Amino acid sequence: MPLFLEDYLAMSATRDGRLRPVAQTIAEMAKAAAVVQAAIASARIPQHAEANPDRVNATGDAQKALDVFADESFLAAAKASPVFCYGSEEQDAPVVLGKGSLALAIDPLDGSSNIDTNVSVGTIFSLLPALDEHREDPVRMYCQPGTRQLAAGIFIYGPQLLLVVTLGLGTKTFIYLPERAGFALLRTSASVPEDAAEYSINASNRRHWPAHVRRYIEDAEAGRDGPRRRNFGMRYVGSLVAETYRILQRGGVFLYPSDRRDGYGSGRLRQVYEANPIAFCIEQAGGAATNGTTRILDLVPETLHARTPLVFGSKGEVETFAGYIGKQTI
Ligand code: P6P
Repeated sequence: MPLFLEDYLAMSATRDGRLRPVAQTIAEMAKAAAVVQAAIASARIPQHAEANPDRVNATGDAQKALDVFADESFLAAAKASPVFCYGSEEQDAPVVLGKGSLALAIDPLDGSSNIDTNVSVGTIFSLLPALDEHREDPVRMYCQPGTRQLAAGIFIYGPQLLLVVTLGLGTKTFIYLPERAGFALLRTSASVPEDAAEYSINASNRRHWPAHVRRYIEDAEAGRDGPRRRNFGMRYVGSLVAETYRILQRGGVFLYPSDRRDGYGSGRLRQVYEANPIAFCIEQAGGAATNGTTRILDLVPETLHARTPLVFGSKGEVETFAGYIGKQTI
């Protein structure tokens, strides 16, 4: 008899009462995820429809009908949970729900541009404590370092509906069983291999990269003929949840560095509802996540929609990459 998500959540809340609101919220979100998966699988919403052709979300991405549907589904889950405010990529400002002890940060449907090609997409979420001193200014709730997260996870909508989740007690993977209408434990403790045999980066951006990134990738491409003395594979899906799950399964390193386009500063990916939750799950599975040099979870976001460079995966490889920063580049 597999362990089901609700049992795992109940056991965690019994062991640590502070996790009770977290457990309730994840249980509600799991129901929403099953609804979103069904909408994607049945194409019940015109997947190619733009919710509003002129609408881009808070971070500049074109908003599709499924983005809006997913956002509405998880907002409804938040309203049924002890969540004080709901900070979403699809909403300019946090939605104040007025009760509860949690601040939920979420990318309701990350990678939605891939849906047209039937590539796995997902929901990325982070649960933070709702700080009393910020109840009048809820956006400040999201300016906490990632180390303050109480829980984080990703729902992956693909050949399987999966939930990768951490409550700070390791990273676990659950699989949705339609016949049981619930999530069953698939992997009790994900563990990222220390060394990477694959790297993942959008190589079309090569001309924009800083020298140390080019040097790191060129050395990996040189394989056993180069300074790394071993061959690497390269994988790039263009869907952050798919990259994350692959790395949890078999190791590797994912890189989305800052580059000339952002003045070698902010990077592209979102700090609060992408990098932080992924970093929490990866660290709890023995991996590492940095902005290239600094641990992601130690960084303090400046706002809900802040961006950050992101390098995560096998700890040894993340450390090797950091060693390239500052190396003399010829
Ligand atoms: P690029 C999807 O839009 C996303 O936010 C992540 O899921 C993905 O890793 C990244 O953008 C891909 O970005 O610039 O390579 O298309």
